[in-house]
Amino acid sequence: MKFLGIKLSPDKKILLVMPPPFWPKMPPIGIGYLEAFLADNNINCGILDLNNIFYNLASDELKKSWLVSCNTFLEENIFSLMQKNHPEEFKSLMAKMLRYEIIGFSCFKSNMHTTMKLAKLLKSRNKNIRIIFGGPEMTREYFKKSCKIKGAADFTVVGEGEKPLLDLVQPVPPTQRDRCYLFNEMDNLDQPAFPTYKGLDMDTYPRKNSVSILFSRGCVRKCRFCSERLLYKKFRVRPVKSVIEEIRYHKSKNKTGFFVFHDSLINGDLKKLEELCDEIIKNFGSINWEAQIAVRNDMSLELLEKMKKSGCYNLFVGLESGSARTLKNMNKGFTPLDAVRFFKKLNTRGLFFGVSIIIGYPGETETEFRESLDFIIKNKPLIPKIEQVNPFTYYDGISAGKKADKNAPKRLDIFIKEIKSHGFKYTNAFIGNLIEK
Ligand code: B12
Ligand code: SF4
Repeated sequence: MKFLGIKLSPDKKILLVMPPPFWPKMPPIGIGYLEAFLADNNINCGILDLNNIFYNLASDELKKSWLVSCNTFLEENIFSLMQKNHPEEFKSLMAKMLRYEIIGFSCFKSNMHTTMKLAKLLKSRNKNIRIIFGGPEMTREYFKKSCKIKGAADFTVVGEGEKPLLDLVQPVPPTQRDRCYLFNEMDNLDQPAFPTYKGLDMDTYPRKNSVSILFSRGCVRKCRFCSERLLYKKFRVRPVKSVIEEIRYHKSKNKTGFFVFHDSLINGDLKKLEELCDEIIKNFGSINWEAQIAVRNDMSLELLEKMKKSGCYNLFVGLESGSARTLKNMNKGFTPLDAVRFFKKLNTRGLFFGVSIIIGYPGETETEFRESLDFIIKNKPLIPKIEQVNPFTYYDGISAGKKADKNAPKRLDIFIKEIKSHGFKYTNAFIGNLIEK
């Protein structure tokens, strides 16, 4: 059989790699999905989580800095640290990669420096090796139109990876294909098999009894500041049956006790969410699960009760502001009053949650900032936790203005002081964590 125009042996000649640094706590769900999808189409592929390997080899101090978001120093230096601190492991992992004919890298902003260096090194050792870049950083590159990756990869995949990757490994000469796949999505999520992380040792991940899981892809809203909605064109939900099968698999195979939904929002389709809760209750009684959720007026108390009963222990609410005008400018799709009603409902059903806040959204006036802060303070009895606070950051492709209000840093300080003095619960690591370090 020929893949990408090269003669391949039928077994394991494609390797999917997660370079460091990346969030290390659970197995990488993106390449997990791709591995499962290829296996379902009778294509064997390997999976190599370099991030996990070097995280586990790192000193305690380095491990801590791995968890810091937007850690530019680590991003730029991890490659040389790997070579310097662990030369034997580095050499043997390079040798392992060189046994494959196609290497697919999962690219995030955080691991792009390492990815580029690895790709160049692999090419310098074997000019016939085919390199594919996929992952969210390729979407960012696409919107930035900067083409920083030019020359380092043979193929790039922007957006969902399943269909393009399968296409790339069909026996058709590469000249007949595009070098770049753009948003080539599956029509629905009936097809993809769920990740089983066959080649990975689940016990080597810090959150040992937890697994990431997806119910849907995409989003039903169009918030102007959001770069996440650019990742997928269509909003799609998986069949509930398949999610239940996945939960059952991880419970029995890996003794998984915590399921972390990675959806942009768990409540994009309320009917399906209700069906999911019903089926969890029917099949398992309750599991521990957490998710991100959007403020919606049309969620019934009955549904919220089912969420609680099925084991929901934490929700992340994208509130972003308490000012009516700012929310409208952001196109959030709800008002502060809607948010209050929503919080009350979550509280009456015993659902724990935290809210995220953006400071200095383009055009945010001093009055609007104060309205937002006052809203938070006034509604303290309804808000169990401030989950994340960050100044507005521009991403190419979004439809908000480019610059945060010039007073954003000052307002961030005021906001933090106020939530501390009012005794809000919050996680220090998520305050200002999107500011480049
Ligand atoms: C859950 C989540 C988190 C969780 C868990 C992280 C994790 N393990 O993924 C937490 C809360 C920890 C987190 C933190 C952060 N996150 Co986050 N997070 C997400 C979220 C919502 C879901 C990730 C996910 O599971 N997706 C589902 C899987 C299936 O998708 P995927 O990995 O992208 O893979 C698909 C494609 O990309 C492609 N693909 C991937 N790899 C490859 C490889 C090849 C060869 C091919 C062909 C295709 C391909 O195919 C896959 C299947 O279709 C995404 C947004 C989103 N909706 O995806 C943001 C996202 C990944 N996060 C993002 C960011 C910026 C962060 C933070 C830096 C800051 C923050 N607070 O948001 C920190 C970083 C933490 C750290 N220390 O590294 C950005 C990354 C942008 C970028 N260009 O790198 C995203 C994309 C959101 C956004 N703004 O656009 N995050
Ligand atoms: S609801 Fe969340 S994911 Fe959807 S567009 Fe708004 S901010 Fe983005």
